[in-house]
Amino acid sequence: MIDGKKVLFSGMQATGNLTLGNYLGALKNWVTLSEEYECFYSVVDMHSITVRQDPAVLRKRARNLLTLYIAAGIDPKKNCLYYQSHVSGHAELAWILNCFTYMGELNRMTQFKDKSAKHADNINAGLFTYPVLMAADILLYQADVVPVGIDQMQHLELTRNIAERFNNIYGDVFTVPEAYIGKVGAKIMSLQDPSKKMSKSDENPNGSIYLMDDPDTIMRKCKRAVTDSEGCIAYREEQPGIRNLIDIYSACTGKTPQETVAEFDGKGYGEFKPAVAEAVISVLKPLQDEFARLSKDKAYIDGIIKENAEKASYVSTKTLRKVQRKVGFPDRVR
Ligand code: ATP
Ligand code: LTN
Repeated sequence: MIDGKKVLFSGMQATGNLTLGNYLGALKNWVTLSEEYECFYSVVDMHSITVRQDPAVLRKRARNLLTLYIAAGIDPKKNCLYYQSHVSGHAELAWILNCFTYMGELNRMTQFKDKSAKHADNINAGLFTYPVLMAADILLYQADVVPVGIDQMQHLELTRNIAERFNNIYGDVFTVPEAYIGKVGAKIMSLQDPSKKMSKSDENPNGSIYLMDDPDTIMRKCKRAVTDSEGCIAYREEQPGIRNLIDIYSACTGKTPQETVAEFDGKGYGEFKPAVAEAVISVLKPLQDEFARLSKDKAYIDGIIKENAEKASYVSTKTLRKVQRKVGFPDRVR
């Protein structure tokens, strides 16, 4: 608890152009939750280098991502928006937690398996221990709640196990966090292959709607979305493409999938697909405009970066010092 509010932590990687999946599965919920919780939203740039990055591009994308958090509607005066690499406690706690995590646990992580298949030429130790750094992110702030898409559930389960293991040995040091999965948009699938999640690192740009796509591009991508030959708008497993479009439309309009199905009852894909595109455009346009406005205000963004890194350092150092004492590191001499 901070100032009587429960604590929330989440983070996103600046490893590509953000997709509608990132927005509907994560960022949109972050905005809603920011009213209720004491929130720490990090740009997890240390996670990003588990895959080789161009330094200039990473730096630029990290700043864009932080700006996007604000453009989406998270108030940076009330919430802590910061770069993970600006707070050294993340790396320090991750090291300690590495010593409380088993190889067998990390071997089971499906994201590690997927990413090592994708980057077979660079299966580095950081990619393997990635979930431990994620656990450190969350536990440093004593987070109660962690909003993520379904794909991150396994990492969150591991975080809970590490926290419980540590608490069992040393007493109540860490808050054991709960996942928060949004009701709609928890898993947006690729428009080109509805069996795969929409992902910013997908090589086929037609599978993803990027947050910065212009209206014509969004319309074209939605019209080309892979569907089926059933011809009816129904929310069922057998029609994964249509089901995904229903999810997108519902998440963008605030309707339930059932309401969406009722609205398009008896209508064809030729009518539904452009309606999906329009719904997406009406969500993304204001976001894009605000992003463009904020990006021009360098001094303002710099101020946020500095202030919030200080706040994050202050809060995280409290946990870190406690943990260091518990494991037996000598006290600092003042
Ligand atoms: P990458 O392709 O680089 O692995 P990604 O698009 O999967 O990236 P992440 O940075 O791993 O995105 O995720 C940021 C947040 O967005 C996480 O909370 C994740 O659960 C959520 N998210 C990512 N993709 C989707 C999706 N298709 N649907 C819903 N939520 C998603
Ligand atoms: N692994 C996450 C990003 C991430 C995160 C976190 C999410 C890093 N640290 C802490 C929630 C809490 C991802 O790839 N989406």
